Amino acid sequence: MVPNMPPSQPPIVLSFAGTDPTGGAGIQADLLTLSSMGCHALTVVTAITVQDTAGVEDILPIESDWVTDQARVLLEDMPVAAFKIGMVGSVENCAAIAEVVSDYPEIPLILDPVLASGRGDEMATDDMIEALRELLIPQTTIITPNSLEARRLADDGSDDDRSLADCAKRILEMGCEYVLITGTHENTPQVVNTLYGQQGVIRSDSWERLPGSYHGSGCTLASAIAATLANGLDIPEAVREAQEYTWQTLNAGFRPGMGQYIPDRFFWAREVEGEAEQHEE
Ligand code: PXL
Repeated sequence: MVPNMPPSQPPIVLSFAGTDPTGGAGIQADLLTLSSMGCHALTVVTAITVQDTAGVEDILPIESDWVTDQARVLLEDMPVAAFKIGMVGSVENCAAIAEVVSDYPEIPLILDPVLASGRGDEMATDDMIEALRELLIPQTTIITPNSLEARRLADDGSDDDRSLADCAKRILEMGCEYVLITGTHENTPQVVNTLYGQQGVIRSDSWERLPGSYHGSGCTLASAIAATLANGLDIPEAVREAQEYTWQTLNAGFRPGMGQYIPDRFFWAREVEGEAEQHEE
């Protein structure tokens, strides 16, 4: 190493999200995913939830001034390679986050539009969806809705039966650069995730459908994209790698309680029996 070179450090990703005390979704999912993928996570809390692996019982949004202040002091102290936004918690928080990120237009922004949990708990009101459309989507590099969220974001009351390609087109028209629509909730033998850009479909990847119901898969995928972008990959490669990683976390998922499975973001740290001995030889 060159003597005067600064020590290398992990790229820094700033996540705005709600806390999930189960460790399955939210800010905890982001922290685990970003760490597992070699990034350092900065975490700005937007809301506190009360939940277990079976469902969300309550949500307390953090006051928006506190969201702004948490982010501003971090951004003045450290260089950030990517923003990741999950649950915003309130219209005021959506506006506060939009104002902060608008001062950093060169930093890629990954938006996971958290409208409902994987189990169907509502996590956004209609005015929060409108605020996402107007304030955050226009500043977004890549948005990662599941198919249900894509239909809700694209819905203008005119056509209930929109194709996913049409939903993607409408979301792109709101001003983001890329839309990745995930297909877990579609009735297809494999899970098909499709990345759209202004030119149309950029890539479409099919994955073996796993049998469990997972809590935090969307947060994991969006954070994994933030990590691969922060690590310097271009968008199509970043999206491919992030899906590969996420599928592995789901494949290694575990069921710690009586509800959903949780993805194992550190699947690689849990050695399969026999593997350890092989390594020792
Ligand atoms: O999976 C979406 C999600 C995001 N953020 C928080 C959550 C959930 C789902 O329950 O609790 C805080």
